Amino acid sequence: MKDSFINLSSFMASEKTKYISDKGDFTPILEKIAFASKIISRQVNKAGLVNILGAASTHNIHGETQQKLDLYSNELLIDILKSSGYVCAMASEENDDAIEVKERNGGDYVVVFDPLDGSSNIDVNVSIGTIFGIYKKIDSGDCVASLLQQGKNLVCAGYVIYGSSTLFVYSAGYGVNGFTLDQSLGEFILSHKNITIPEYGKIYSINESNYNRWQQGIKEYVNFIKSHPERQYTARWIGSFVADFHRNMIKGGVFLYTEDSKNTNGKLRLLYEANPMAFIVEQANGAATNGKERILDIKPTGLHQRVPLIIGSKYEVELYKQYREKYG
Ligand code: P6P
Repeated sequence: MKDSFINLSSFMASEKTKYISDKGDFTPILEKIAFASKIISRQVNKAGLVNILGAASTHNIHGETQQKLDLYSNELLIDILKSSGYVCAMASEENDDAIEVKERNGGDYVVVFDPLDGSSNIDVNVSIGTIFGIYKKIDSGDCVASLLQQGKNLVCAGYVIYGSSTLFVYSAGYGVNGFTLDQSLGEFILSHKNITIPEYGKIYSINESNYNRWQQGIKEYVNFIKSHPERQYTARWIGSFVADFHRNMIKGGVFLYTEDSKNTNGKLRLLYEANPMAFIVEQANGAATNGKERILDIKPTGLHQRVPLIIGSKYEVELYKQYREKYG
């Protein structure tokens, strides 16, 4: 069948035969997340027209002003996943504590997500996104504890980017595939088959306003990249992780949110930002590190812990580790 006629549901149905024996069937969870993303996409596309734009009067655990669309997306995902019967606990960027599902004695999976990453860009029409990861519940049955597994235990991870089109990208451990929302059909159609990130890129994404707070090795790395002997790199910083990450996935390059003297663990969160994207990038032949170790090997100690994140093409990520280690 031509790719233009393969929708997300049929793709997942055929792919799950590869893993169902050891991972079980989590496709209903993916279907639910895809459904929620269609609704979020609709709201994002009309955010300027309804009273959903702008900041709500609340803040999340990180002290960040919660945009109304943040709250809407968060509550939508929680409600839809709660009613799925497959999920027994969730962790969201927007909720201080874990969400345990008591209804229908939960299910065999736990889900971590950032419902609307980059939401400070909503009011200025910059692409934003949803990031998610799915784990099997630990056999001991403690659902909330199952949220703190290492990223390498993920059975599935993905993101949705609400940009010039709405794109659903995910991996169940057998490569990375992207599906574009055909608004007229209300279907995600296979559009990016077997995404593989180039071995090296010509793009580096870092907020250079933090330069003066960086450790010396980070400064030397960025300066080397800017004057690379073999190729001219260009700087791109959208300020929306999903958008910067996706562009680098397609074109090659590296995204960095490192530690600095003010943010000693960087800014991005391990559970629902770094881990899902690290799972995806490794499936696409890329790499992700905190500067010292593989992101997916880090044992989480808290739902909202931050981690330095260097992620993208193998060449730029591995090179960073050499510079970062120079100064301990
Ligand atoms: P800065 C958005 O708030 C976010 O968490 C990521 O999406 C984005 O990459 C980063 O923060 C931008 O941070 O410090 O440049 O505003």
